[in-house]
Amino acid sequence: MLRQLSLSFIALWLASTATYTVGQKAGSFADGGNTLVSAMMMFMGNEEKMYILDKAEGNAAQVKGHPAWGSVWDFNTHQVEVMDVRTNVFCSSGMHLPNGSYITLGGNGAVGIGGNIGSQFDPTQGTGAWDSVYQDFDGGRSIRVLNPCRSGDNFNDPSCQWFDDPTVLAMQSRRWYSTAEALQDGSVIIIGGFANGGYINRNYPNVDPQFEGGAAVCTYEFFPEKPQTPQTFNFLVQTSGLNAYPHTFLMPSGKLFVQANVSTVLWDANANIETPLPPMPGNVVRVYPASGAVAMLPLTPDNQYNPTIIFCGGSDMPDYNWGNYSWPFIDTWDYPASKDCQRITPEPTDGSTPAYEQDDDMLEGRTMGQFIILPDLTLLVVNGGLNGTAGYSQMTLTTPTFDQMPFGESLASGPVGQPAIYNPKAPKGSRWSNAGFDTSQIARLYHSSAMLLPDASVLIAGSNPNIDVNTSTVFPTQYQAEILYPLYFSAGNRPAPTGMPSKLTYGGNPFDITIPSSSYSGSSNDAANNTMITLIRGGFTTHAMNMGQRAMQLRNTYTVQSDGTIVLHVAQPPPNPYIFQPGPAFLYVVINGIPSNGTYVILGNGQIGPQPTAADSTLPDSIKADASASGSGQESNSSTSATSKTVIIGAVVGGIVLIGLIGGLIGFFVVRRKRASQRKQPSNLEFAMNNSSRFGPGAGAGGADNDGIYQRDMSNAGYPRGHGTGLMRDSDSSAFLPLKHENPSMAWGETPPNLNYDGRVSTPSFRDSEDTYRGPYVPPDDPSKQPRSYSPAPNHRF
Ligand SMILES: *[C@@H]1O[C@H](CO)[C@@H](O)[C@H](O)[C@H]1NC(C)=O
Ligand SMILES: *[C@@H]1O[C@H](CO)[C@@H](O)[C@H](O)[C@H]1NC(C)=O
Ligand SMILES: *[C@@H]1O[C@H](CO)[C@@H](O)[C@H](O)[C@H]1NC(C)=O
Ligand SMILES: *[C@@H]1O[C@H](CO)[C@@H](O)[C@H](O)[C@H]1NC(C)=O
Ligand SMILES: *[C@@H]1O[C@H](CO)[C@@H](O)[C@H](O)[C@H]1NC(C)=O
Ligand SMILES: *[C@@H]1O[C@H](CO)[C@@H](O)[C@H](O)[C@H]1NC(C)=O
Ligand SMILES: *[C@@H]1O[C@H](CO)[C@@H](O)[C@H](O)[C@H]1NC(C)=O
Ligand SMILES: *[C@@H]1O[C@H](CO)[C@@H](O)[C@H](O)[C@H]1NC(C)=O
Ligand SMILES: [Cu+2]
Repeated sequence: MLRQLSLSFIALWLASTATYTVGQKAGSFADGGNTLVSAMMMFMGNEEKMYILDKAEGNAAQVKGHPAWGSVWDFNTHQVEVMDVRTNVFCSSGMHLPNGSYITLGGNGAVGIGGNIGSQFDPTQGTGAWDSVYQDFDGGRSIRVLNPCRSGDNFNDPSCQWFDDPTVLAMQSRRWYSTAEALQDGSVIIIGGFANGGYINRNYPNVDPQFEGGAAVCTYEFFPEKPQTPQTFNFLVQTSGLNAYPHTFLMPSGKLFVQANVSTVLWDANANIETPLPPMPGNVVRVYPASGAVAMLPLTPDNQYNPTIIFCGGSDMPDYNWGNYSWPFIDTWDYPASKDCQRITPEPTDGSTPAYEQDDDMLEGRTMGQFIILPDLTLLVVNGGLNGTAGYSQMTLTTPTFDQMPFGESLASGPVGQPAIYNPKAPKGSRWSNAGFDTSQIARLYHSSAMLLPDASVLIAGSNPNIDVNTSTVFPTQYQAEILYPLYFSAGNRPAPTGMPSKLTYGGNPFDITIPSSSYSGSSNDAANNTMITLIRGGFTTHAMNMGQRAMQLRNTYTVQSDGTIVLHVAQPPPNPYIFQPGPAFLYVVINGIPSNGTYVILGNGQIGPQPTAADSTLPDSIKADASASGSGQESNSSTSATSKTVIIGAVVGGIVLIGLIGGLIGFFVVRRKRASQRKQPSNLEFAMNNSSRFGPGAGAGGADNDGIYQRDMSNAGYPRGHGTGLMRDSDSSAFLPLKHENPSMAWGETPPNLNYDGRVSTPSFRDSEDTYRGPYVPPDDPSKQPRSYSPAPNHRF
């Protein structure tokens, strides 16, 4: 396996061996290693691999001759490998598929150094098509697919790598900061976003809330693509300005609960019919860039699996302060974030009218706080800041020059390093606690992420409120990951279940799990009575949200044996795929509040389509043992259990080594695999090579790189026009091979995306970064005079 990995692209930390302490002290943070790219987005692909994505930027770690913006972190070894991602995945959305693969959706145009527009400009999209330095392609319509692999797999195989080719597979519309939510059949709805972006999704004054001159995308579409053009979702027009990354949750009825700006709606997306719900009390904004912590509370037998959504923190800045695409109109870093929490049950089973209910305040205000649902069904909140908002900028309306910006490009201040726990079952007034938690010294502000790990610890990574890599500013580009050990790590023993399933169904036969007496302590009967089986889906983390995160307690009974063995009889999830959509999750057994390790499971039949259901499981009655039966596990505490481990981060085996010494301290070796012998034969999906670029200088015409940049002849009327300019790097043998499909009849980007999908020829606004509004784009007469950056305002440094 190592050999296979070594053949792959390997990044090596110059300090080739790093000794660090793998602490497992409850409440502590331990070193999680160096993620090589800044972890703006992450998802746990299986019980081994965390996939990490960054925006295209000047990371020192290289892959295939350009800075990397993808990597994969191994849970067992903390080793990190760079991965090639071709398009700019900057601020995309993401979701699992029923078979355990993941997609990421949209992103930004190609950028180069300093976040400037890529060297090849695409006038039709008003953004970069490709950049000759970072070698990223326009990711605006990308649908990237990853099939998670394990250490035993061949990571060279294209099926273990990102599939990222928008000329083959793309959304109908450009989307940046869109939301993805899984549906009951495993398909994915993709909602809203910016076309090219900005601080918030409006001009000021806001006279064109639906289109914003082509900058706003108030539509939705589906993966797999449906035979309809993206329809307008009026709620996004209503919430214009603060409608990026709308908080979206599938409800048991099939409707979607959606919250943005200060509005809330229940939405039947099939019929495109909206039912308004009450507005957010106190006008607290929870979506980006206010970025409250938002989650669906655990679905349990006690609440009849009826979802309640919780919103905590964010910002109640008045309307004007939010500014516009360019920047906020106040110095946000002085504006305290909200500590307010509200919860709402969108579809009350008693027929009452849904209403927001005031919940306990957080212990401090937070913007960019993030909820992680733990296996014990409490909610951890991590990351974020006391003041300000997400986003970054080099100025505000009131601070017109960058050298006056007190926190560099950050629009937030006061990082909150101490986690807190919200217990939804605790009585009101006592739901929050931070007792027992250490405080991290690493600021986790804009573009941070966090994800539950299989052992019930939490990986915390990222933070980069900077337009390009900056390791010397007050809130730098952060590569250091941490592992947070929740309080149940004080347990001397963890439940060690056997008989955990790898598949779950919607209803049907129950299954048995066996708990040996050695893996818990105290009375067996009490332990059995105090057991939960929980199914946790961590989702796709970005921007303080975990899209798709969901938790469910399965019903169970038990048989306690006299030797202390506990046999758990466990019901399948309820026969309603709307409650917990099909796909991957981790199954835990929690005894006396102590979770086992999670087992990777797939719920449903693994395919996109109607999910088979059966009658709800019928469970046998519980049977107790003699009261003397007890567990033989240690009760003791792990305060001394910190262990030390030497980890080799990366390894070099053969290949050509390029040495770069970065920052005088850390360097990365990059092994660039030469696979001349494997260089691709043209597949029938490729298009003719044509070196006569229609674009300006720096276009990296064929031959400029051994990886063989080549360009489609845009004048070739016979070739169906893809989105963007479709300039793709012929970088690897697999580059243009689409992934295998389970259902060959499924439309898989076979229809080329139509630029005028809604019959409206957009007039793209010209922006190259999320905080730089460029004004309407006017194509220059001479492409060679293509600007590489604009100065939209005096003293504005872009
Ligand atoms: C944003 O507001 C500023 C200040 O009023 C203005 O100069 C700028 O043109 C506005 N930009 C947009 C995109 O509305
Ligand atoms: C949020 O919605 C309110 C109410 O519709 C609207 O007045 C306000 O302008 C919106 N805020 C922003 C920043 O767009
Ligand atoms: C990093 O940010 C600081 C200010 O916070 C700035 O002075 C410096 O130029 C930036 N460095 C880079 C490489 O952008
Ligand atoms: C947050 O803002 C308040 C003013 O509203 C200010 O007193 C405080 O110092 C700020 N905190 C930080 C960390 O800048
Ligand atoms: C849980 O997983 C960790 C590795 O992540 C392993 O060291 C530990 O032994 C496992 N515990 C049990 C009870 O299986
Ligand atoms: C199970 O535990 C709960 C408290 O967690 C207690 O109220 C209940 O009586 C117990 N049931 C049995 C059968 O022991
Ligand atoms: C572990 O030790 C701490 C104090 O060091 C104590 O507060 C806690 O209750 C102990 N936990 C267990 C499970 O014994
Ligand atoms: C999972 O499904 C997707 C979409 O149908 C497909 O592209 C992908 O290859 C599948 N993954 C595996 C491992 O088969
Ligand atoms: Cu972002």
